[in-house]
Amino acid sequence: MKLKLTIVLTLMSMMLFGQTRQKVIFDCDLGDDIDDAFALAMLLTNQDKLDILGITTCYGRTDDRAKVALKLLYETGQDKIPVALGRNTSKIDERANWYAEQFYWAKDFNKLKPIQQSATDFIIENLKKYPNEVIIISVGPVTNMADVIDKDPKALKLAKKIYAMFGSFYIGYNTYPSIDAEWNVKVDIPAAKKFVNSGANIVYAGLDVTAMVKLEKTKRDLLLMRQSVLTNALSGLYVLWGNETPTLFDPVAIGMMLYPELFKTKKVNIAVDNEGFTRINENQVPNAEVGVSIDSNEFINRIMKSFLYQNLER
Ligand SMILES: [Ca+2]
Repeated sequence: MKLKLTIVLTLMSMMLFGQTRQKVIFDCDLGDDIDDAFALAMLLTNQDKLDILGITTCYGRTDDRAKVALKLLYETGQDKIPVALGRNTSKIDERANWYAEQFYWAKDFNKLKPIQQSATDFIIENLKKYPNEVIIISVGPVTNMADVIDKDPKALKLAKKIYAMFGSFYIGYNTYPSIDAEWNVKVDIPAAKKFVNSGANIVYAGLDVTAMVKLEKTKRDLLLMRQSVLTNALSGLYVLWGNETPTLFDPVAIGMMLYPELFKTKKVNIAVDNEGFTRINENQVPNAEVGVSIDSNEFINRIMKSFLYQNLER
């Protein structure tokens, strides 16, 4: 009887303390738009539910992107989360060679370093180590995803799911009913084609559920006034970014994983065309699950709570 009770208690404590946290890998292009930083902050403030295996940087100056990630991790006391560099594409793509303003925030930061392993190898190793257990959050051009496919065509299918900020299925950037070539698709179209055709279990947070998710001034002021390490970092990066109202594209991909009740999705067949549009092929076997609606007010409420009700620090 006593032994049984011990087993039950052990199981309960395993459930409470970590064993059931969802493993995630965060693949991002921190530094260009501001939404990647908000997405990373969202992951960091939900670690009671999430086990962040690592952060991988993609597209362009992957080393400078990693510095932003590492400084944010250091300041919030999250040194144990590894950061791996994706292939640096700044030399082969002029658009990707831009030294983004947010990079100045971490320019001389050297207290933490990226791991030696490449993003590709890091992702493949973890997918093989934990088959059907890992969720990849992909919020940048899918260059690293394509590199994973090239190196091991079966690996990506070992992901439990991939939530990707990717595509424009029924509406475009200005929420008009006409699709756009979404940035993460159009800047690396060959990679986007490989990704869509990978056979992996992918949920798409396209412009349909992201373009309307705006962080208005009253909310930004709350973050500024909160004066915590995390919100100060976000506010600093926001100022460097230099625009007014952020659209929180990337956090929505995480929202689809954490708060599925706030979304409606549809299973469809999609293909990437040569201009970077994600076209829906009606009447073909679905190869994708795409978000089609979001309760964006409630989503913003939840993300604000996660930023305001935390005290992450060293
Ligand atoms: Ca991004």
